[in-house]
Amino acid sequence: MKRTISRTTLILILLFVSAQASKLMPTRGALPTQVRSFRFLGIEYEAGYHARLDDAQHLIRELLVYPNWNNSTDQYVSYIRFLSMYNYSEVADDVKAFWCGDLNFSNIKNQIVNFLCEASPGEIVVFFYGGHDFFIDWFLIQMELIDWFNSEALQQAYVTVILDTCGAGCFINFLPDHIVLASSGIETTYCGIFPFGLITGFELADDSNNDGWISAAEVFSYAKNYTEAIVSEGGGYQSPKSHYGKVEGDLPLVPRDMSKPFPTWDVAITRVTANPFNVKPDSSMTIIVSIENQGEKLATCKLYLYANTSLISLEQTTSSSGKTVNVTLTWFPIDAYGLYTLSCSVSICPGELNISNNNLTDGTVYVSIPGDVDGNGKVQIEDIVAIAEAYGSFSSHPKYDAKLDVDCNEFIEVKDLLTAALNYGQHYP
Ligand SMILES: [Ca+2]
Ligand SMILES: [Ca+2]
Ligand SMILES: [Ca+2]
Ligand SMILES: [Ca+2]
Repeated sequence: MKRTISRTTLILILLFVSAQASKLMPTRGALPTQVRSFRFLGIEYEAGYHARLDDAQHLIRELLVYPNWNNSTDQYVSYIRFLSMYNYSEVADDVKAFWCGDLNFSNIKNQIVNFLCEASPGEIVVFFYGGHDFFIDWFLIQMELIDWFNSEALQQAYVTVILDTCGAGCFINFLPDHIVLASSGIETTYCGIFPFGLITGFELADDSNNDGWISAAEVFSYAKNYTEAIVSEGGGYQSPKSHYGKVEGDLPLVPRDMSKPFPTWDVAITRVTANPFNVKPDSSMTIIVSIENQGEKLATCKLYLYANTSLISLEQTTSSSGKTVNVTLTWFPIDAYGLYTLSCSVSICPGELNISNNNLTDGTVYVSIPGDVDGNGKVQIEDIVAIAEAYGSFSSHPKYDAKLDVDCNEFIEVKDLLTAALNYGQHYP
């Protein structure tokens, strides 16, 4: 006998299925919101004379104490890996999960290029190398290590490079934008002491700016004193060196007070002002970009200005919390006749979550003959009529239109008409 499903049954089945499906669909509220991400790559090598080092493992063990590194909350996500002269079976059990292969050139290159350089803009990145200098010297000669660290990908992240090797301080000159914490200047390093100073410092360093977090500069200060004291007790000399790159060392690495959220960085572009609206192709255009620091930290950013899709200016800018900085940029639109939309973007700060306000498209400019207010490349009667119709208006007046204000004095008057009249009949070459 043929069985049929009634219409009512079918509707009930469909309702049931859709109810089940909706349970499987994550709701918006249940999804983790934006998270701050942290990335660590450690490399441990022999210390010379075949002494073995496992400082990457010790560092990882320490980092895992903290919520921003141990993936215990949905506020943070971390990615941790290390390469070691120890093979998998020799590595300590509690950090085995982070071991990512034997120590050889291709593995190192792969982990730096395909793991470390995958850091997203604003990500907090820590690279550690501990061991014999011969190894790192080899990379330095190749210049590859330097190239990788200065690649565009890592320029957008916030990187602390920790080096525990003889002559580590030499690297400072090659990594201008990054934070470099070097175990020594050009002298021989007593391997392992500086990393131990950092590990101790994560727990004991002074939170000198009282933000609840221990920054790269704060932990370095502790580790430097620690290293100098221990080495001089043994009759030796070793003085760690630092370079604080684009955030002046104030890069929070671990919380001192576990309940304190990561400090807020938030920069916003609030205005793009072009003056004058009409510019001759052979003269310069001044563009003022307002950047407001809505976070609680000093922010140093790169500011990119585009006319349509072409990058026309790049500046570095620094603003303190709560302040607005007006950056003046100059564009020489040689032979660039036409109508342009100006847009700006500002680079992402450490752990910055509110990035929608880091871009702003604001303002159209005409590169044309003064008086060509409709931007069609010719000064015609239509241009003069348009100015005349707004005659007498001022910036808050309903008839005012900045395009018609040829000299940009926020008042449409006889000078605007006169300029257009004098250029009457002129057109693009
Ligand atoms: Ca601090
Ligand atoms: Ca922002
Ligand atoms: Ca025109
Ligand atoms: Ca005017």
